[in-house]
Amino acid sequence: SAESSTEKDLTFAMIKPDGVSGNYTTAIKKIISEFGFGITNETTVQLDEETVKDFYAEHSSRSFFPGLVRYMTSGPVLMMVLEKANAVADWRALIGPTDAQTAKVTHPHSIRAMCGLDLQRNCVHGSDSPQSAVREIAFFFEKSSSGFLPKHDEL
Ligand code: RTP
Ligand code: MG
Repeated sequence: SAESSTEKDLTFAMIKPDGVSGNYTTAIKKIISEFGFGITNETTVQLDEETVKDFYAEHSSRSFFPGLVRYMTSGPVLMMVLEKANAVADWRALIGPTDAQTAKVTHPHSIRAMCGLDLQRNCVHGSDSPQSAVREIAFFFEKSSSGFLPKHDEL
């Protein structure tokens, strides 16, 4: 409906270690702003193994899981709560497919095409459904009277 299309939705976004160390933060934030997302909250943290294992628990039986945990703990990440109508699907569309090499061919204007390296090191995360967005925001932020507060130590 017209009402739901103007409603502001939230999604969870992360600039992964390769994105932060590759100095893509400013470029990614510029895209976030240009596409009409507000950044409700942001925090830079160094994730530990237990946190990554819990965050990506759905992938725990996959062969790539140990590599994913090593990758996601290899340096600081920037976590953001993004706000916009249709935020979840629009952010997923903006970041492009999981494999950054595929993204460079099929979605050359996507964020992963711009700054990702391969299937693992794809520089950004986005919640894959509204349900995931609720879980992931609550995983990293707690609600307070003044908005969301990060649950993990900020760098
Ligand atoms: P994300 O959750 O980080 O936004 O990525 P995604 O939805 O596009 O992909 P997903 O299937 O949820 O995978 C999570 C992350 O695991 C790494 N990965 N490695 N075969 C592999 O080596 C492989 N597949 C996935 C990527 O870092 C991916 O983003
Ligand atoms: Mg995913």
